[in-house]
Amino acid sequence: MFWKVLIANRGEIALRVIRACRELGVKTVAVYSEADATAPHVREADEAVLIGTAPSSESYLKGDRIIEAAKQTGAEAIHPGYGFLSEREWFARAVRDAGLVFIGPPAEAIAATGSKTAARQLAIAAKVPVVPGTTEALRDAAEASAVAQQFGFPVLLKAAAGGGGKGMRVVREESQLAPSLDAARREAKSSFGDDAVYVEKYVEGPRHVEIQVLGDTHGNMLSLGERECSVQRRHQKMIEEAPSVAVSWALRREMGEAAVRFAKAAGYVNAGTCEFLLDKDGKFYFLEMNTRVQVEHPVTELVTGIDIVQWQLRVASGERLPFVQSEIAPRGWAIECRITSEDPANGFLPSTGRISYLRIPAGPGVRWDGGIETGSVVGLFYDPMLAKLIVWAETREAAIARMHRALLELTIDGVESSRDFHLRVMEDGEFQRGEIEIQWLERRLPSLVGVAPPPEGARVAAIAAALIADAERHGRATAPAAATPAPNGDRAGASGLPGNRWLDVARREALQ
Ligand code: MV4
Repeated sequence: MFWKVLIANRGEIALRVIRACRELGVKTVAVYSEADATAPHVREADEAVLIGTAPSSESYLKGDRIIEAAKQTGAEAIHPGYGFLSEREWFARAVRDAGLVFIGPPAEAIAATGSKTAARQLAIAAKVPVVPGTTEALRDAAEASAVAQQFGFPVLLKAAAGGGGKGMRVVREESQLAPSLDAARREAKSSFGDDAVYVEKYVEGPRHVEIQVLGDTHGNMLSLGERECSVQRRHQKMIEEAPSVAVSWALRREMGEAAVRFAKAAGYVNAGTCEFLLDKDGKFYFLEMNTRVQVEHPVTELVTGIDIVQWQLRVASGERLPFVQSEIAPRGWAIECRITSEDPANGFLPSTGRISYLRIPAGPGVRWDGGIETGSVVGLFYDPMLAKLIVWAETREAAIARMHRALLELTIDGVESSRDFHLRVMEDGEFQRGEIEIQWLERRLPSLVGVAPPPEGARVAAIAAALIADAERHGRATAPAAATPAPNGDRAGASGLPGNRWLDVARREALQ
């Protein structure tokens, strides 16, 4: 095992990697920008190196400076986390050329999967199903038209260099083909510096299901099963779960084997994810491979018992995976909610400010992977994801109830957050029945964010809060405190008055 590892990231994932390192007895080096001088990941690491000013382009994306920091501190390896430099082929190569270990796939595997058309060719060669379409970039609108005739409308134009939905255009009729191709090309050019666009048949109303794979340097490649990631908005996932209600044991095996075949064909090592669309008939299609640890990895950890980040470090140091595929099966159910500093009631507008109060949920089956604390300043320089709240329970129903309970325990003051939105999703009948697909959230959003609190309850709570606040200002006790629970078994709260649960709720709210 390495003796010291540098973490080229910030926030919750930097803390997640530090935890894995500490459990393995590995020393840690954090890097940070001026904006993050007092951030938790800087304090938690054994050492920290300032690498630049607040903008990512001046700090967390400065690969050369980060490699320099690793050499200066004597770190042997670099963990890139997700985002930032994690999927940059040149960075993986530069780390290796500097005599350090990149904790991720070989640069060649990043290159092999980076182009969507090349990845489709790899998938086809590995007998992994892909959506019908081309495996080469389109020359012109006439060729696009011929392909569309062959597969039938609607079709989807995609940037070959793309990912995450940029440079994509749905085309429903012939007349839209040429203008959409122009638009897709322009967007692809400005986003990726490459205007290559290809075409696929458009799959309507599928789920987004992905397979976590883990490979070592000895030729072992395992599937850790699927994650259901359909609850997303504008290609930003909000909620993920494992397993998926739409995946049977037989399908899990089939998709897992397909993902492993693809990863092997790409020369993949370390943790990675194969993304699929799963249509209403249970047919699946490979989309792309993510060559990094993903935000949603914890749900897989909770249902498999396998610590993915620890194993990233272990396989990167040459260790052999001790698992066999037949032993890996999901147990129970895990759900993750991404807690962001966005205001769902306001079109998910990013919110900034200082976290003046933070109450972190706890209790059975609850995990908090966070990057914030009371006093943290949330700005606009980085991603709005503040933390991930993850729960595990025996069944999906119990996991939803547990997530709801945990969200009720969560308080974030000082910035708007997605907390209430997540509560509404957990209360939603369609979500509870697992009736979700990639368009579900966008369609359901109005009814999720538009719900007002029950008016009577809100009024009672407001009056109570005002009375209590007034009483406490004048130094009076609010109500007689209960020394012992009510003898009749009624739960008497802080008010001491059985049946006055609204008062207890209001009092808690007022105190907060
Ligand atoms: C598709 C598709 C429908 N049909 N391809 C979006 C991002 C990129 N990874 C691929 N994406 C899609 N490709 C075909 N042929 C629908 C999407 C898509 C999507 C996929 C996964 C998760 C969320 C999504 C949201 C909108 C569209």
